[in-house]
Formats: sequence, structure tokens, C-alpha cells
Amino acid sequence: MTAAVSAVKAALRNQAIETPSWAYGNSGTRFKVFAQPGVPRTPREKLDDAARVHAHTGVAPSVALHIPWDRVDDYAALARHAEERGLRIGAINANVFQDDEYRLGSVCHPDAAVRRKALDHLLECVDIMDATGSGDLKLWFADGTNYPGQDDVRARQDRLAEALAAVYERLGEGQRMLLEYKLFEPAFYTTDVPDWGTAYAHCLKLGEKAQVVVDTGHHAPGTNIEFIVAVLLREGKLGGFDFNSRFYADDDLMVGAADPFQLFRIMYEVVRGGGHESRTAFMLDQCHNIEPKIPAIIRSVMNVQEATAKALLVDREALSAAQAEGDVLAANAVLMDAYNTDVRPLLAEVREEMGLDPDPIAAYHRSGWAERITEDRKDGRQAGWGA
Ligand code: PSV
Ligand code: MN
Ligand code: MN
Repeated sequence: MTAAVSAVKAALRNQAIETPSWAYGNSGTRFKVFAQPGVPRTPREKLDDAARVHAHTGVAPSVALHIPWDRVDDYAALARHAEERGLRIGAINANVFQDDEYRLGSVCHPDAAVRRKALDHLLECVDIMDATGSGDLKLWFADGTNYPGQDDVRARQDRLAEALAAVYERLGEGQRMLLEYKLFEPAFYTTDVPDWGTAYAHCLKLGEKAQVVVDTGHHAPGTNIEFIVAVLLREGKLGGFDFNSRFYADDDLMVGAADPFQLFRIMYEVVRGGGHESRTAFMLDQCHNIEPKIPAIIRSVMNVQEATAKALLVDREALSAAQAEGDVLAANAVLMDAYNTDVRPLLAEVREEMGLDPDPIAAYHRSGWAERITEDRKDGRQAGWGA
């Protein structure tokens, strides 16, 4: 094995892909949620399922929580439950979009009492980080307006900045605030954090513990996401990803399903910028509405691994030489050679070296877990959107 291949394998072994607790629960569109047999009823059961994903892939050691969807009385006990299964609690996602009071927004709401309620929730999420050992607070705001003139756009930015500063102050040693942007939805005219520029401007003012999250589904069609990734990494402001696929808007389909070439281009910029060796968080943010959830999450983890492997295989020396010579076709060919490499045998080897089955999905199907949870979880209310 050449030194280069062993370095690629080491990077693949060390990659950590975070799975979202909500992907294990029932989800759907605004038209229908199709319940599936065996779906978890509690945050603990979501962790039990996440442990199966980690057991078969070896690279999914943390689980993001969404509060209040994953509200429990004792968060330290929940973290212990994770630990006993070889997992840890990942990003705490604050949810300030589901209560009736948030009709006109949360931290940007015109009424100070609603803003206070939202801020209290964000601060509670930092308490939960303390209790679970989580290092990341993930903030996505559904705030915005539907009609021109509805509210003062600049005043809303001031309110946002005020809330973010209060949360930032509360962060402890080693804790980060990850600010997510989204082009539109649920607001249709203005969104208060619509793009990476707005998120970056707020994070820059706050300080080094504040970084931007790139959710791959949150851009206008045709946006060059890898360029955003390159710029944010260069500025030390790429906190992480919410990975998923989109064909139209925020589709939340499996990452790498719609456009594996885009995922490769993103991962190449991550590798190029050293993001795979830094604290950049590789999180999934997906919903599995019609497909079985655990195998879909395993497939998603594998898709990220495949794109990463291809990005790591790019011959950087040959690429730099072609770029320096202005040889457009040769430079493009270096990237395409890596993209067109079948990395599945390499990843199968990596898994075998980790003591895993080379085919995680087949191993999951053989494990009997799906049959077991279908039987064990017949009673009670399944977890799903809003629960
Ligand atoms: C919003 O569309 C979002 O991407 C945010 O990350 C939320 O936390 C998540 O979806 C909820 O599914
Ligand atoms: Mn997201
Ligand atoms: Mn989204």
C-alpha cells in the first residue's frame, strides 16, 4: 500500500458523520406523514437506532438532538444512554418555530415578550449542552416576513444581533454557536438569515465561537455551494454542514442522491481547505418520508464517505501543475479522474480493517434489528414531527 493510499484510508477511518435524531422518527410533507413500523417512541430509542447505524458504518458516533422534540427530564442520563451505546450527543438544535407565539418570528419578533421567550429557549439549549457534553448549538430561525412592509427589515436584524450576542455570551469553553441560513420558507418575502453573507456578518461580529452552517438544501437552484464552502473555510468560519439532497427546494432527501457530483465538489473544497482535519461538523439533516429510515441513514453515511474518498483521491500535485500551466483540460481531467474512480472497493477494505462488514446495508438487514423493533415498539406513540 502506498503512503498516499494509507493516508486516504486513515482519513476515511477518522471521519465522523453526525446523524439527526429526527431522521429516525416519522416525517412527511404538509400533505401526509406515513407512519412506519418500528419507529422510535422516545429519544432513547432514537439513540438505540443511531447506535445501529454506527455499529455498521463505524463513522457515525454522534447524534444531533432537536429541542423540544427530544425533551427529557434528565439530559445527563440521556447522554449516558448514548455513551453506553458507543455514541455521544452532537449538536443541540434549538427549535423556536413551533409555538403559536412565533407567528411573526422568534428572536426577530416585534414583541419583546416573544423575543424573550425565544431567547430563554436558546439559553436553555446551552444548559442542555452543558448537561450532555455537546459542543455545538445549532441555530436556525424560521423568522421572516410574507409581505413587503410587514415589518422593518433593519430593526429585525438589530433584534437578531441582540439575541445572538446574549447567547454568545453564555457559551462556555469549547462550545460553539453554528448559525444556519435558508433562502426562504416558511417566510416567503424576507427571511432574516437568508444566505451565507448574512450569517457570516453576524458570526464575524460575534467572535470566533460563532460559525456558519451550510445546509445543502437551503440555496437557490444553481448556487455554487462549493464556492461558499471554500470562502467560509478560508475565513475560518465554516462550522459545519447539514447534508441532504434537493431537486427543487428544501427537499431533505438523502445526501448524494440527487447530485453526487456536487457532493464531490463540496468535499473536494473541504479537503482542499483542511476542513476534514478541523472541527467542521459533518451532520445529516434529512427526512425519510417513504423509505425505511435506518437503511436510508446508513446509505447517506456511505454516500458522504464515497464523496470524501473521491475528494481525497484527487492528485493535488498534478492538479496544481495543470493549473499553474493554465492547462484547463488537464486540470479538469484530474478532478474528473478522481470523481470517476469506483471507491467502493477501497471503502470495503477500510471497513474490513475496522472489523466491520464491508457491506453495511446487507449487515443491517441480516442483524434482525428491523424485525426486533417492529415487534418491540408496537405500543405507544411514535416520535415524529413536533414530538
Ligand atoms: C430548516 O429547514 C432545517 O434545515 C433546520 O436545520 C432545522 O433545524 C431542520 O431543518 C429541521 O428538520
Ligand atoms: Mn438544516
Ligand atoms: Mn432545511
